[in-house]
Amino acid sequence: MTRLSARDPRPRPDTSICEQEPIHAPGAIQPHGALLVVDAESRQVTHASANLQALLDLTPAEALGRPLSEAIGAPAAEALLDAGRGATPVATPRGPYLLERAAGHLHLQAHRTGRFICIDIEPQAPPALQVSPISLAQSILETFRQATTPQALCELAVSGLRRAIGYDRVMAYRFAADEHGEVIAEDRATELDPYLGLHYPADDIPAQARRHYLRQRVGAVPDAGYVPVPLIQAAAEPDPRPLDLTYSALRSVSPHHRQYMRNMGTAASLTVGLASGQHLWGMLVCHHRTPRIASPELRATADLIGTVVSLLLFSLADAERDRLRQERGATLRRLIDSLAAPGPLHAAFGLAEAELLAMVGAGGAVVSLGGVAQAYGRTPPLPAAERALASLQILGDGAMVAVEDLGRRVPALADCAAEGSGALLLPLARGSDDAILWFRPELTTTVTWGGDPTKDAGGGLPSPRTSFAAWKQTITGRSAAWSDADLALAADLRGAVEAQIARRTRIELTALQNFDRMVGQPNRQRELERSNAALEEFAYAASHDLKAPLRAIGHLSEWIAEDIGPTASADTRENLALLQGRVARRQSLLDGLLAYSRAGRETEPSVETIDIAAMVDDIVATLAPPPGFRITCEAGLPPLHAHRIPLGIVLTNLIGNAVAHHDRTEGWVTVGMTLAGGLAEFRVTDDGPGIPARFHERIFQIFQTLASRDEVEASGIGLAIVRKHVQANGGTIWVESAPPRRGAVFAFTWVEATR
Ligand code: BLA
Repeated sequence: MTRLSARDPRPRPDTSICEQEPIHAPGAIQPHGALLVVDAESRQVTHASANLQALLDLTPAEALGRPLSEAIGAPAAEALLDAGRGATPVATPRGPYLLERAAGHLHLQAHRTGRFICIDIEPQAPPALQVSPISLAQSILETFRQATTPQALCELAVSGLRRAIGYDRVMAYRFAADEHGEVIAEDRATELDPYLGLHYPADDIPAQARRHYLRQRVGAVPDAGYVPVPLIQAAAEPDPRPLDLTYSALRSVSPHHRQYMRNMGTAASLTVGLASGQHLWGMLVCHHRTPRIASPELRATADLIGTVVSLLLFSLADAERDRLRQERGATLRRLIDSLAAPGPLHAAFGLAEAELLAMVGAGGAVVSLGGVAQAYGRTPPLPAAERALASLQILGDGAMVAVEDLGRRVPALADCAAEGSGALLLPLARGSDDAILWFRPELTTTVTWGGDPTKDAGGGLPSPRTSFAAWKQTITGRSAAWSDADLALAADLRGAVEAQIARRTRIELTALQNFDRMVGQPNRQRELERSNAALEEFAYAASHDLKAPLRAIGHLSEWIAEDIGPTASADTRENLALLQGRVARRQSLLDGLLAYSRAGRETEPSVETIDIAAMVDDIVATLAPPPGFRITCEAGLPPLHAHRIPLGIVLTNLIGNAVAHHDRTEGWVTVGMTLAGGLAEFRVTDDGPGIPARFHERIFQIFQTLASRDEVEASGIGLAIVRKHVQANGGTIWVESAPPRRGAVFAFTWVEATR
C-alpha cells in the first residue's frame, strides 16, 4: 500500500511532452481508407493519401493539381464540393456520396477545413450486409427510458452498445475533477478481465486528446498495428503546414496511443465523447481484441447514442441535484425558523444543530459570530478549527471556499484532517469575521488503478504503460466531495443568518444608546449605577466579541512571521512587529475594560487592618521600577482598616502612572496618608512633569490618555478604574498642582471600614 495524495496519484515521467503532440495534424491517415483534399476555390486536388490507387484506380500523382471531378466524376464532385460553399470554416459534413469502383462500393464524405475541403473515402459494405443505423440506435435508445440516474444510464448505454455493435468490451469512462478517469460501467465478453472500477491517470488521455473529443465526438482505430499512410501534397500547394485532420474519420492516431492499445491487448477501438458544451464528462470506449472496422453507419449510430447519452446525463444529473436540494431545502427552512427564536444566535444554532449539519451533509461545524466561535457536532479540536477558519477566510477573501483535503492543502492544518478533511466556509455579513465553517471527516478510500506505473520506469521519457495489473492505493486526507447542491444550500443560509444578526444588532445598539445617555449624567448616583451595570454587560460582551478576533489576528501574524521567517524583508518584519504590538495593546485595553466594569463590585470584600508602608513595599516589588526611581512612604502612617484589594489596585495604578509618565530617568514618588474621623486622605506625590489643569478632570474619564497611544502603552482606563474603586469606597479623587511647577499630587479619600 502506498499513501499518496489523490491529486498527484502516481510517480510518472513528465507527460507535458504527450500534451504537445499535434495529434490533429499527423500528416498521415489510417490505411483502411483514402483521402483527397481540394482547394475550395480552385476545386483542384491539393493533397492525396499515398494509398489512393487501392480505392480509386488513380495514383496520387495523377490526381494532384487536377480538378476533383476528374478523380471521382462530376456528379460526386458537385455533391461533395457543396461543402465548400458558405463562410464557416468547418461546414457540416457533405455526403455521403456512394461510388462504385472496381474495389467495390465506396463511401465518400466531405467536410471543410480552412480553405480546404477534405474527402474521406472508405470502403462500404454491400447494402445487404448493413444493419440500418436507425434500427440499431432505436433498440438502444428505447432502454434509456428506465434510467433514473447517470450511473444507470451509463450501464444501459454500454450493454446496449455492445449488443448492437458486437465489440468485446464496451466501457463508460468518467473523468474526475482532476481529469483522471474511472471505468464506471462495463459490458464485456465473459473471458475478459473486468476493468470496471479501475482508475487511470489523467495523462493516459492527454489534454489535447480530450479537447479533440469535444470537437469530434467519435473516433475509431480499426487496427492498432497499422502502418500510417502519408499524405502527399501537390507541388503547387503554397502552404507547407500539415493539414488539420481533426474532422477526418481517417486521421492517423498518435503512435503513443497505438502502442498503449497494443500493450492493453486491444486491436480495435471505437470511442464516443460524452460532453455538455465545453465539458467532457467522459467517454464510451469500445475495444475489440482483433481488428475491426467501424463503418460510417456504425460510427453514426455511436454518435447518435453518444449525443442522447450526453443530453440525458446532464438532465438526470440536474434532476438528482434538484431532488437532493429539495430534501436539504426542507432542512434548511427548519434551521432558518429556529434562528428566529429570541436569545443569542449561538443558542439558536445549538438548538438546531442537527439541521445545521444535515443541510450540507457535514459532520460538524464551527459558527463564529461577533468573534465568538462555537463548535457543533464532530469538529477538529477548537484551536485547530479556529485556525482553519482564519486560514480559509484569508484564502476565500470574502467568498465561499470548499476543500476536500484541508490537512494536505494547508500543512499547518494537519490536525484538522481526521474530523475536517472536508471544509466548507460560508462567510457571513460583509466586513465582519462572522462565518460558518462546516467539516466533513476524512474518508479513507481505496482506489484501484489500472496498472502500476512504477513497473514501467523506462528511460525517463513518457511511454505507454506495459503493465495494466490492478494496483491498489489507499487515499487518505480527503473527505467526500462537496457538491454544487451543498454550496447552493450554504449560500441560501447566508441571507437568513445575516438578517438574524442584523435584528440582534439593532437590539444591542438600542441598549448601547441608552448607556451613552446615562453616561452623559455621571453625577447622579442612580444613573451611574445603571450605567455601570450596562457598561459591565458591554465590557463582558466586548471582551468576548473582540478578544477572539484579536487573538486570531495575533496568531495569524505569528504564523506569518514563522512562515516567512528569515526571508522577510526588514520592512515586513517591522510591520509585523507593529501589528503584533497594536494587537497586544487592544488586548490590554479589553482587559482594562473588563477590570473597569468589575471595579467596586468585589464579591468577597477583604476588609483588614492594612500597614500602608508594607503595602507600598509590595507594590514597588511588583512594579519593579527602573533603578533611578525612589518610591517611599512617609514615616509613621497609622494602620488603616479597609478593603485591601481595591486600595492596592488604586495605589498600584497611581504609583505605576507616576513612573510610567515621568519624563526623566531619575525621580521619586512619595505616598502619604492622614486619618481623621474614619476618613483617610491619601496623597501620592511625584516629581514628574505635572498635569496641566485642563486635564485634571478628563484623565479620570474612560479612554482618556494625555500622551498619544503610541508613545505610552496606556489604555486610558487605569485612572477610570482608580476613580471607580475610590468612589465605591466612599471617597473622591482629584489632582493638585500643575505646571509650570513640576510634579503632580494625586489625592484621594477613603472611608475606613467599620470594625
Ligand atoms: C488517447 N487514451 C486515448 C483514448 C483513450 C485512452 C480512451 C482516446 C482514444 C481511443 O479510445 O482510442 C486511454 N483507453 C484509455 C484508458 C482506457 C482505455 C485509460 O481503454 C481504460 C480502460 N497515452 C499514454 C501516454 C501518452 C498517451 C504515456 O499512456 C503520451 C505519451 C497519449 N492517448 C495518448 C494520445 C491519445 C490518447 C496522444 C490521442 C490519440 C489520438 O487520437 O491521436
